[in-house]
Amino acid sequence: MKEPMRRFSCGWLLVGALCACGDEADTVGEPLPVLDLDGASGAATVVVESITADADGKLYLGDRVTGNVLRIDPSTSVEARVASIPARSIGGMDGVKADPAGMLFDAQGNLLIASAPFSEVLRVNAANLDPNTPGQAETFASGVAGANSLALDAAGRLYVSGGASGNIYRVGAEGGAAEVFAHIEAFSRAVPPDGFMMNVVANGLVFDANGALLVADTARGAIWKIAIGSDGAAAAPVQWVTSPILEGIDGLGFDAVGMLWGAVNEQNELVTISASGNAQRMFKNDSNGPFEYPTAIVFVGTLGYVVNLDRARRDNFAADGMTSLDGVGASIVTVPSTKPEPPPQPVNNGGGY
Ligand SMILES: [Ca+2]
Ligand SMILES: [Ca+2]
Ligand SMILES: [Ca+2]
Repeated sequence: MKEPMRRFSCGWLLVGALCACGDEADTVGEPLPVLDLDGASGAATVVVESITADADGKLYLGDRVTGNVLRIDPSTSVEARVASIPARSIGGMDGVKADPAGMLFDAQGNLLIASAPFSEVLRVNAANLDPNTPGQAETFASGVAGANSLALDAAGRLYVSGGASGNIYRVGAEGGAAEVFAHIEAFSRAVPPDGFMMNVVANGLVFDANGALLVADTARGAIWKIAIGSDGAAAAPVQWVTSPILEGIDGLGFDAVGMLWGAVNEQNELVTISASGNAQRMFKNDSNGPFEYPTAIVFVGTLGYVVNLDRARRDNFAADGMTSLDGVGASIVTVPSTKPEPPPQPVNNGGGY
């Protein structure tokens, strides 16, 4: 059995941006590290890229090391294994792991999980998410090379980002073979200081309030917007926002008041992007955390839960310049939702005379 939860103590270096003007975001507090998922920093005994929440606000993670699907009750920090993703034989290789990436619940409470090594989206049926008899993930959708992030539209159709392939795939509510729905042009960028070539152009996915699909372009440092016609066809992707502070943007999520957040992995940074496309750095820290190559964010009520993958890259290199040994490693950090717009001031009509 895994040892009980390791909670963080206080004493973290925090860098918070707290300003409000125009349509910029405002927060009401600071990020708070809440859960260290692995052992010693850099042990990487747990590796997670994505995080999602069920209708009760419980959190779900997919561990790349074990293939376990973990459920965490954020109110008690109780952690349970509720399903597993069996390794496979692929192309003559035994023991190929699923490397779970994006995770999402469908309207029926089934858990969908993107797997790039399998080029599939896997599904664990709601009834099989059970800590007493953990279920197994099964194939839901196929033909999704580079599968990374997931989004569902109002009709229950599933969208899958394809990482460096640039493809956005779509499959109907019944699953099966996916089709290419849209495509982001290839691009690569040398990431300082070691010149690692980043070529992931289709990463985080989320629908905006108008039903357009937003795509995080990690390589360009951009967010694309894809409008969807009434016939279900994609319009040509439009580069909606681009900024150096978005270089490394990975998971996307909307907060309680409709502000878009992005986890910017290589810069140990969280950003917000307003409806008018204004990108703003909200939190950023050095290699000691609390953000350590953050890759995904999900909001439950007024709290955002950020997961740290802790890869050794750019601002997450430890002081040794080679590893990610600074900080605590794989972990979850909470951030506060932005505040709603203040209500309009009551009009003084001068007393009615
Ligand atoms: Ca750790
Ligand atoms: Ca991702
Ligand atoms: Ca680290």
